[in-house]
Amino acid sequence: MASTVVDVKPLVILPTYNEAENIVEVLERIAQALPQVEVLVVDDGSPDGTADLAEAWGAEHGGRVSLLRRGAKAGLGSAYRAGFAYGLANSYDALIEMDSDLQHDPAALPSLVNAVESGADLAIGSRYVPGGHIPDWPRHREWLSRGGNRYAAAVLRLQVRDATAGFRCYAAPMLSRIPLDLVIADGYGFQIEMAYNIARRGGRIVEVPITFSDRERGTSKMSSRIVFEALVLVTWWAVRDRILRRPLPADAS
Ligand SMILES: Nc1nc2c(ncn2[C@@H]2O[C@H](COP(=O)(O)OP(=O)(O)OP(=O)(O)O)[C@@H](O)[C@H]2O)c(=O)[nH]1
Ligand SMILES: [Mg+2]
Repeated sequence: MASTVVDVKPLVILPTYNEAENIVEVLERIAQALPQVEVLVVDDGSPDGTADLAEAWGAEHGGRVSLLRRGAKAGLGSAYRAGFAYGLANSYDALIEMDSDLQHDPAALPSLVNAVESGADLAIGSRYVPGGHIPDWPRHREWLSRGGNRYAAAVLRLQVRDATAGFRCYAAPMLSRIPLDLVIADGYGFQIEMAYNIARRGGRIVEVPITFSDRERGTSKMSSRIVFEALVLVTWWAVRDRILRRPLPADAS
């Protein structure tokens, strides 16, 4: 594992919806992996009190946890867009996406941040590069995920093995160029859309191997609608950019 000494000022963004069973352990393990790191929890009014648990943990442990409390469940993509806007407005250099259900091992945080420190515009915690693993998935689920990734990479000409992965670190200068109000996808499609936006702007994308475990506590919020959304949007982006040849929208100002 790479050094935990980091030069950039990173922000870990945790979207939460009913993660009361996981959030405290997530925050503890983040603090072990990157002791001084600041965290933003974007909670969509979780009825199980996730936001209060996160806030109380932060108050007891040095006040490095901020809360963005939103009224109602608005989706993963929307939560990250709000988190990115907060991080950029508050001058963080590296913005990290991470699930709050322990499927993403916080111990991998230093390697993602170090990749950005070494010049990557986007570092993706990848299951599909050598050293990456998904120990708990049945074969059909892995095939679906690999197949979706191959399809997206082929039609979008994206040189990324795991574009749907949601454990990532963005360099702020590149993230700030993306017009987030034009980013529309919600789940897996959101991850592809962000990687595609960076690749189209000539950004350097690096994949760092990770182990992606199964969720042990709490329930999944993903659905077949999210998979369908990604499939339709990827196909549309390919048609829009390869056949209709619409120009790349201007960078955000
Ligand atoms: N703020 C917010 N967070 C969400 C929303 N939907 C999901 N999340 C969070 O996003 C993260 C990923 O959601 P999951 O449901 O675990 O999705 P997944 O890991 O792709 O799917 P599984 O492998 O089935 O768990 C978790 O931390 C969720 O709590 C939402 O609408 N709003
Ligand atoms: Mg999950």
